[in-house]
Formats: sequence, structure tokens, C-alpha cells
Amino acid sequence: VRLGNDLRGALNRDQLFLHYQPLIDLRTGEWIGLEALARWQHPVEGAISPTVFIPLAERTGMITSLGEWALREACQQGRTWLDANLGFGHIAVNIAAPQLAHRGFASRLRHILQESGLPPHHLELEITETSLMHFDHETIAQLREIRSMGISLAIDDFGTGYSSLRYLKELPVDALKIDRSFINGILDDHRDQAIIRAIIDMGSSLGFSVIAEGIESEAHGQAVQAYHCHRGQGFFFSRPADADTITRVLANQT
Ligand code: G
Ligand code: G
Ligand code: MN
Ligand code: NA
Repeated sequence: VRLGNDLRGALNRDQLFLHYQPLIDLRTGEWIGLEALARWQHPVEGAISPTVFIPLAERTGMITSLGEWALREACQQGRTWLDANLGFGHIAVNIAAPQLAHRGFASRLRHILQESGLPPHHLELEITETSLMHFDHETIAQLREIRSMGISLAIDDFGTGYSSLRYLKELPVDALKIDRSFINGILDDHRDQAIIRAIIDMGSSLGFSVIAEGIESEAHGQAVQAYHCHRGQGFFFSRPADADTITRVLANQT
């Protein structure tokens, strides 16, 4: 209960901020995008993981305001980088299922984009595979509207969710992110290898961009490339870092 109240105050007290982790073109090592990841620096408890406070926000009804804050923050940061002539590709923001279930989500998003001045093709939304199973017709209609605005959509943690494959045919999706639990076994577990290959083949055939999460070594990067996946993200390239750190790297790249 107490942590829930603290989270309510955290938004107003600048205890929440975003870190960014680069998405990499594995062939060239170039950055093609950044994933925004929420962080909470609690004054007493220290850093609290989003695996704790995101579910807490969902339980306490705070996820809508927290999610809007993350979107606004990411869009403003993207605009700041554009104004400084720093190319970052796109920013991917994680969206929780209850945010999308909200009828006003697409119009709020439109408003946030206009306010920040970030062109929509610089924004991607990440939706977990598990959350798809809760989608009704209205939610899917909102996804289509969002995509028609020029924002792209990625399915996150792909392969671990409770879903059917039918939604890949029906949903307006641009990218699949292979869950890092599979990449974890790519060097020695033939079952992980088979699943990864199947996801890459299926995703590519359907015209999706496929991204391997959890690249922790050069060998991981080479292994997914051998399966014709050329996009990755992981600690081997960069841990999530604060905006100032990312700004310095972007400035050195250009
Ligand atoms: O950054 P880290 O690996 O600790 O993130 C843990 C989890 O929290 C990940 O599944 C990530 O998607 C989720 N997460 C981080 N930031 C956000 C956010 O702003 N919104 C939502 N819905 N999830 C987030
Ligand atoms: O669920 P989602 O994919 O949004 O989670 C992103 C989380 O994954 C971030 O919290 C980030 O810290 C974590 N992450 C990113 N790269 C790696 C990695 O190479 N290894 C591990 N174990 N976690 C990673
Ligand atoms: Mn994600
Ligand atoms: Na993931």
C-alpha cells in the first residue's frame, strides 16, 4: 500500500525518469533505434525495478498516467535530439495492456505527438504478446488508427505469451522482438535454436522486422545473424543508459 502511495507521488517529484537502450543493426553495429525504459529512484528504497512498479501501477490504476508520462517524456526527448541534429532512428515505448484498453488512448497519443512536435515515424510502441489476448475489436481498431498516424508497432517478448498465431495475420504489426529467454540458449540448446529459427522465418515471411533481444555476447549476435536476423539489442552493445549518456554517444556518432 505504502509503495503504491509513493508511486503516486513519484510522478510529481521527479523520481521517475527514462533510460534508453539502443537497437542495433548487427551487420554494421549502427544504432537504429532506442527503447525507452522507465526507472524509479525512490528516496529511501533506492532504485525500484519496473518489474515491481509497472505491475503496481497496473493494480492501482496509475498505469494510465505513468504510461502517458513515459510517452510524453520519450517524445520530448526525441524532439530534443532532432533539434540537436542527433539521429536516433526511432524511440520504442512499452505500452501496458490497460493503457490500450482505454478508449481515449489513440487520441491522447495524437495529442502528445502534436505537443512534443515529434514526427510519428520516430515513435514505435511495444506491446507484449501476452497483452494481445485481452484485445477486443475496439482495441484493435485503435491499433489501426495509431498505425495510420505513422507510428509503428512491435510485439514484445515474442514467444513467451499466451496467444494464437492468428493475430499475426490480423493485427497491424511492424516488428517482432524475440524474447531474450530464447537467445539465452542459442549457443547450446537445440530447442531454443529451433524456436528462434522458426520465429525469424515466420516473421520475415510475414514482412515483419525481427529483433533479437538479450544479445549478451558477440557469439549471440553471430548466431542470430546465421539465422538471417540482423537486428538485436542487449547488454553486449549497451545497457540501458540515461539521456545524457545517450546524447554523448549520439553526438560522437555524427
Ligand atoms: O528495464 P528492465 O529490464 O528492468 O524492465 C523490466 C520490464 O519493465 C520490461 O518488461 C519492460 O518492458 C518493462 N517496462 C519498463 N519501462 C516500462 C514502461 O514505461 N511501460 C511499461 N508498460 N513497461 C515498462
Ligand atoms: O520486456 P522488455 O523487452 O521490454 O524488457 C527490456 C528489459 O530487458 C530491460 O529492462 C533491460 O534492462 C533488459 N535487457 C536488455 N538487454 C538485456 C540483456 O542483454 N540481458 C538481460 N538479461 N536483460 C536485458
Ligand atoms: Mn520492450
Ligand atoms: Na522483451
